[in-house]
Amino acid sequence: MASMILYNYFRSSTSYRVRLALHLKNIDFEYRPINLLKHEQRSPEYLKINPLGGVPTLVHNGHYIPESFAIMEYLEEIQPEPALFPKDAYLKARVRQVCEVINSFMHPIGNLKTLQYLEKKHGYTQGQKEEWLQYWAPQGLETLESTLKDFAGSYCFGEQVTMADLFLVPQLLSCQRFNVDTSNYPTLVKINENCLKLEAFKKAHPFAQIDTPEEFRK
Ligand SMILES: N[C@@H](CCC(=O)N[C@@H](CS)C(=O)NCC(=O)O)C(=O)O
Repeated sequence: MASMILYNYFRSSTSYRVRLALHLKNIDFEYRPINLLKHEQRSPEYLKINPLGGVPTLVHNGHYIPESFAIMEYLEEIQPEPALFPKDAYLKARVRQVCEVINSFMHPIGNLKTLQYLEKKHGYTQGQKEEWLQYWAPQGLETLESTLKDFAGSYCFGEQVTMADLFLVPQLLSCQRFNVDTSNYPTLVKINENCLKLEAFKKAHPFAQIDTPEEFRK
């Protein structure tokens, strides 16, 4: 039996990040689906383990850990290999910078609760939600492109797969879902292509999970 449980959802980018870390580190885990469209993330039972009502949440040794970045840092501590940060302190800080642009700026503007608010409170249609993201997301993408062109090799930081790749690839997929054009960012496009060739990225992909609906399966 797996010693870890991951509460997550196939299409959630934050869940995808954590699945990537688990697969790259070869950690066995039990996949517990939380269906965001059925509002399972807001059930009183789930709110006890994740008070903000989001996925993912990791359970290990009887402890609950919400927040994808906190979970990934925890995994890095308990299973350091393969390392998801460079050893160099400066490069490590720049990896965290990339993660933060995605985690603190890009993810919240496209999060389900944000888009549901725009829809319910201001009557946004699907097209208007796309316009919203097409306005905000490029600001993050431009920042990532200008940052990573100085550091990239096959991956965000040279030839080592780092946390930055684990944040970037899921966020690019979210952008594409809302018809944000990601093709103008050559460094990001190349990194994405290279990552998607790796086995861990195939295993963690949203379209290959136990709760992936048939119409999304590749
Ligand atoms: N900062 C949190 C965000 C968690 C989060 O909000 N995840 C999204 C899915 S990508 C979610 O569960 N949304 C549910 C909602 O907005 O109701 C993390 O990194 O884990």
